[in-house]
Amino acid sequence: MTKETLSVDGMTCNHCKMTVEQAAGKLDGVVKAKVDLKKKALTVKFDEGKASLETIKNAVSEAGYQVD
Ligand SMILES: [Cu+2]
Repeated sequence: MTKETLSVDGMTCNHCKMTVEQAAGKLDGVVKAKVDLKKKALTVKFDEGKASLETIKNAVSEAGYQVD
């Protein structure tokens, strides 16, 4: 299991937080996705055999948020 924190731009409210958490959390292999709005950060815990940082980043940007 891998834990990573990504910085995500464009999140302004709880709705954004939920959208990003759901976008990342619904991916196969992602067991936890938690957003810290103040830090503009998304912390994900995932199984590297099923998910990758790249697929998580793609899902977040497809949801409409800038991820580095
Ligand atoms: Cu919002």
